[in-house]
Amino acid sequence: MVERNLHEVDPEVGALVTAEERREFDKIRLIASENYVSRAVLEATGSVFTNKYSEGYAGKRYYEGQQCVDPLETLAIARAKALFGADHANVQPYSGSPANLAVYLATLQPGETVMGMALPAGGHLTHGWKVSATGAWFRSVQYGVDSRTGRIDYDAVRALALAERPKLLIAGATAYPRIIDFPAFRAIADEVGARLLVDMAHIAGLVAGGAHPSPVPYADVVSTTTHKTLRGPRGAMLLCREALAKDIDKAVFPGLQGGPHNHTTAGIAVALGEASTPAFREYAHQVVRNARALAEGLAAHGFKLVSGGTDNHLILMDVTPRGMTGKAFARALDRAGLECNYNTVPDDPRKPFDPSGLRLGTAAVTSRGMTESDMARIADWFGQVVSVVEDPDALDRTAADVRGFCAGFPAPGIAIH
Ligand code: DSN
Repeated sequence: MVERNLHEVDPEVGALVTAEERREFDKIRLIASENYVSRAVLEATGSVFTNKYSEGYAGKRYYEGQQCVDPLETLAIARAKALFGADHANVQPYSGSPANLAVYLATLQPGETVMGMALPAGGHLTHGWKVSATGAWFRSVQYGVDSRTGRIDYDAVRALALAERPKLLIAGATAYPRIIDFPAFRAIADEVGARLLVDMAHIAGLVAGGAHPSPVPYADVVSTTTHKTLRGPRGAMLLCREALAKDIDKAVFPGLQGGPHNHTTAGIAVALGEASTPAFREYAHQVVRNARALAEGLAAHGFKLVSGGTDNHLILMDVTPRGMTGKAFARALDRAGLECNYNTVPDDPRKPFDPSGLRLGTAAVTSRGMTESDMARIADWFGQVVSVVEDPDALDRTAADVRGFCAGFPAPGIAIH
């Protein structure tokens, strides 16, 4: 039987897939949490492993037929442990939020105190923000960044921890452009008797490639998504010390989840293999060099960078001094072919749905082979767009220029040349 392909079976969805490929190819993608996976990762993620149920762990499943899933998951775990130097890895969490919730389940009782970075300061919903289950079902105290420097004030974190005595201290962020001092967090956790969770979702690829210090030697548990700088499929992992291994595994399954998404596990295994290569090391360092170059270019165009620059893949900037709001500027940039997201900045006087800032990242553009000189060009486009936000024709002309520019950079996983 010759089976019909997607475009024949469902032209409507097929057309949307093709359009998304075109969109991702034609645009400069600067959303700090996104990337391009390789064709190999796409193939593994789109494989027949999506057909299989396998609740449990290798050797202890609740379904028969695990002859291929067991070695696959075991391989992904071995690669994760080797790449990050961890005692134990769980590759089953569906994504970052369930992964973090599993850590709460493994280490806390409802109502106990957790301390993480506040969402508007750059933290994540699941670090105890009030609208998240982690803020509703636990007693959450939140730290921010220093208003003057835009950086974490470790003395202030310590003072708050001493006053509030959290059981779980969380380090890690979604919008923090500087290196996080993991030894400092460890020392604070030890002083107050807390466990330390590091959410390295944004920087996992940089850690894997040696372009950011690793949290693994310092944290009790490290959570990460697999699809940001790590360049894998949408999924997550937990790495932990041996002492917590059983509790973490029990929290993921059966505590929170049912069957793992084996097709995602396949994609994660491939991505971890790719991340173990010298080419990925070079990639991770280029991501950081590109972020620095983009930050310098944007600063030269008069944009105000939170903390004055970046050490990682991410840039946060306040666009209000240029007479803009984050949302209006992000919309105009998107029309001009430059994709990013509006974001709060520390102590933002504006609301999260219409904040003062933009967040940018260089993981995706670096996957296309762009380098520092290309970042200067991108910064110039930012400078150009800010003066024509109300002029759709000018934005469309920039989009045409951006398309021409992008045509010179192959996009992993996308068969457009
Ligand atoms: N939503 C992700 C991000 O964009 O950073 C975090 O989960």
